[in-house]
Amino acid sequence: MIEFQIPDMTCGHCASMVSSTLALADPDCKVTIDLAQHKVSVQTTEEKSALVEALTEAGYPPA
Ligand SMILES: [Cu+2]
Repeated sequence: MIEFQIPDMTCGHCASMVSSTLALADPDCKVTIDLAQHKVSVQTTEEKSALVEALTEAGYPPA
């Protein structure tokens, strides 16, 4: 389980962008988003660094 804090994720649209970005990086990942806390939990076999890179490229850099 990898957790990210994503300050720029502020609404439902951001949350769906974050979900689809993570799903592209790892199609088998399970994503749980706490929008109020700007927090994302990901169950994945992917490297954290790869997910950070994908999220940053999508415009949602983890803190
Ligand atoms: Cu938004």
